[in-house]
Amino acid sequence: MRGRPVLAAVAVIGALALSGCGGSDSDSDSPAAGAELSVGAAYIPQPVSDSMAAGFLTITNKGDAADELTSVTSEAGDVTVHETVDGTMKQVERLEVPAHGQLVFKSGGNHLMFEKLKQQPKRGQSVAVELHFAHSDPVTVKLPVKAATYQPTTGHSEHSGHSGH
Ligand SMILES: [Cu+2]
Repeated sequence: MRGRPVLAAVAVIGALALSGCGGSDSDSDSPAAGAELSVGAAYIPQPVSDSMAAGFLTITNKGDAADELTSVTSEAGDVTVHETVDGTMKQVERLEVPAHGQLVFKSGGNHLMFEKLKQQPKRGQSVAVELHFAHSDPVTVKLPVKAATYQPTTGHSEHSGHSGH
């Protein structure tokens, strides 16, 4: 009689461990996996198109665990995440925010792609987006619309793992 409850408990634990791998449940009570995210250097260069724009920002992770940007949403229009490889941009499903590191969106590299904008973003306005992560809570960021030639002055040139253009 003693063996059976133990076996049942093992089975339950196994099921919990398996379901923990799904990762789609953004509202679970488990603590964030150690990622500590903040967002800076956010902007949108004044777009020439009235329905499309690119957006840039830097996500800094001061925590001990990596996280992943899984999607970006905005009431202003459709947003997708693009990376640029050999001068060609392509949509990506997710991008890693490394532990004690940064995920940098910058001209010529990763960018947010706005499409089907309801109205053309103008200088002085800002566009709010919501960043969704695999582990951390969503973060809402306002991207101010800057001049088309605007360059942030936040040491972007030193981002790691992506040298040479
Ligand atoms: Cu793009």
